[in-house]
Amino acid sequence: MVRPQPDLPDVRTAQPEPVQVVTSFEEFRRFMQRDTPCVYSGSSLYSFQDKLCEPWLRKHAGQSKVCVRRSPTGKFIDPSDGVLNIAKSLAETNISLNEFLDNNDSRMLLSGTDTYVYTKNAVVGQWSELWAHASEVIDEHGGGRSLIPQSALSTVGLWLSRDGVQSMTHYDDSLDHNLNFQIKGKKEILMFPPEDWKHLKTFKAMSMQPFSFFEGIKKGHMTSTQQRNCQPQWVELNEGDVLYIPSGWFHFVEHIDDLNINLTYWFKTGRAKNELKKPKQSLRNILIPLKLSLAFLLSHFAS
Ligand SMILES: O=C(O)CCC(=O)C(=O)O
Ligand SMILES: [Fe+2]
Repeated sequence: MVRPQPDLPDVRTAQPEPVQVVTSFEEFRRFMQRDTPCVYSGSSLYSFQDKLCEPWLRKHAGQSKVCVRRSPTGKFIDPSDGVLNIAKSLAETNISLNEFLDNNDSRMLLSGTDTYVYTKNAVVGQWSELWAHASEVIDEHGGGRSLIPQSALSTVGLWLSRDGVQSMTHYDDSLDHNLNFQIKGKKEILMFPPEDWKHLKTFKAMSMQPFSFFEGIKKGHMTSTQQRNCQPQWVELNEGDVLYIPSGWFHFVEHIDDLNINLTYWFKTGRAKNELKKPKQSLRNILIPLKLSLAFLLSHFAS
């Protein structure tokens, strides 16, 4: 007797494509010129990649003021979390860099979108010793291995985190290109091209998909049509690696090691805004941004 087949859920198992890895500086530059994501993985290009460890930061910038956030879930911020957890994750506290390092609190994030080393065409004074090394990426300061003209540089952000932190999928709102240096620790990053906005429930520059949507894609266990229609690329960013994220590309970032230190350089593409592939908005459920707005209001009481 032929038994009827049960209705199987439409689950596709496929691992995301890897981001292209290059081992030569010249090749990395060529990928950047073609606006194609890639990772440089090779010997250090700049002195700060070797210098910027916890003892160096304590000694040369320990008193610097930083803005930190702590999430009860480690998620910054998952739209499917409860409103109170989102509010707590949004709350800011100002402390010194040494206090952050002493705290040793997993689920705490010092974000490069709050802590600028360089902004508005100037170095932020408290980071001048760090900038003496970090400026090597800039044509006017570096040797033969610089990557960005000073006139194109928008912002440089410093990131520090403990293990277990995840940050929400977004594209960088400025539509700048992004060079992300993994100086210490490890991160895992899932990236999506700008045209994937259709499947990501975009609201402003963020995806309102729950974090489980991206965890499913990473595991290659995709239960929804939206997951299957995306074109993800995945990369494990190890100490010394540099990731190039072209303008408009979405990124979902997981912080893996006990201490993760990154510098992000955001720089202008040199193209007019109307020539850039700006992702559009695809969210159809107004309740999600309302929940985030309420959490944002509550966050002022949670800090
Ligand atoms: O490291 C992270 O959590 C996010 C990094 C990021 O969004 C960026 O460099 O633009
Ligand atoms: Fe970003």
